[in-house]
Amino acid sequence: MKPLRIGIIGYGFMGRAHSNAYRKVTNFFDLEYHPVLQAACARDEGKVKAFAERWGYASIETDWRKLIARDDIDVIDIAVPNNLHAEMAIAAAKAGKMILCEKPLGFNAKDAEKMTAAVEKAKVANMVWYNYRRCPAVVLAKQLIDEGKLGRIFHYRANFLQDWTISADLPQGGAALWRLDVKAAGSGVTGDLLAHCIDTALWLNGGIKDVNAMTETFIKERKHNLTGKVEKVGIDDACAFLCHFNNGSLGLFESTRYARGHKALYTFEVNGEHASLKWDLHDLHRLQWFDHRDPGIVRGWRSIHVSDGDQPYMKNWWVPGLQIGYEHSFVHQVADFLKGLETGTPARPNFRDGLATDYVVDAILASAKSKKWTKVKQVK
Ligand code: SOE
Repeated sequence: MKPLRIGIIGYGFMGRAHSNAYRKVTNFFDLEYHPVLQAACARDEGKVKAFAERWGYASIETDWRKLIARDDIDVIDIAVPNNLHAEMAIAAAKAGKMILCEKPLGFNAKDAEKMTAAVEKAKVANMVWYNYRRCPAVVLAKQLIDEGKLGRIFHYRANFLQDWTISADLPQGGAALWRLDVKAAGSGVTGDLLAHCIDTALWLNGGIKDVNAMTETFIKERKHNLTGKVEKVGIDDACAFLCHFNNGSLGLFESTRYARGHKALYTFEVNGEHASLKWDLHDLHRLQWFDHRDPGIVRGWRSIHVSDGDQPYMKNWWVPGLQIGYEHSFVHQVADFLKGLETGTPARPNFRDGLATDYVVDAILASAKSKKWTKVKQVK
């Protein structure tokens, strides 16, 4: 096996999810390349040391520029807040490193354009961590759509609902709460949650032509963890948008962190001429399927338990009938990235795909501001 030496920047929720994937992937997938946990990097020396020891990284750095300059690192994994993605990715590309970047790709589409140009100029392998594309049931949905089983598609509907920011006492900013700070995140639920829905939608149903959006910020001021002062909240707490896809179908999307009772309810539904399908992250190993061509007396919604060896990724795991979960979507993403290096057909979503999502995010935010239908810039 060929070693691929990983240098990860960030040790938060995503740092853990990615590290877990690197550790597990070669236990379950037959691959030519195998990840070596070479270095973890973050500003807080004590914390990054503890993280490195826990997850098995061989060394630490406290300055990301030093990490990128090291010649014993092949891949830079960017698992830090959105405002840092561009600078790190561009420097890593210039240093000839492969890059795996957390979503959304850029702080905004302008940054994502620069990042995409940098990796394409340097010809380095690149991918964005849109992990939900790698849930077996979502891949099965893609397979059914691509086989034409739904026929012409009329509707695409998606939600991503959470409830963790309802309290007005929750501060913004700093390590755990940077997602609430517009200067670190760029936007609220649009870039954080709807970006997932958009990535899946672009993959399953093709490009989005235009959008009409509304956003709301329910809590207008919060204490900032870094300044200690009460500051204006700049992120969108909730967002809903309508869109036209390039294939003529209509899209309806909603996301909020104020849907009491919902923790991470990502759902999507696609309605076609012959069949419909739906998926729910809370039940992620299942795909709901309705086929109008079934004989009338047994026609109805089928709940497919995606756990059999002939279903996406499942032969790599346990015996048929035993399900997998959230963490495995990251393992699949690493497996596909490594397979891409082996076969010469790079895994997606790459930075250009991430840019396509960022164009939609930017159009949504612009439409919410102008209260007008807004065209989405298309990737070439
Ligand atoms: C936000 O709470 C969050 O952690 C997102 O940042 C992730 O991308 C999403 O998968 C789960 O929710």
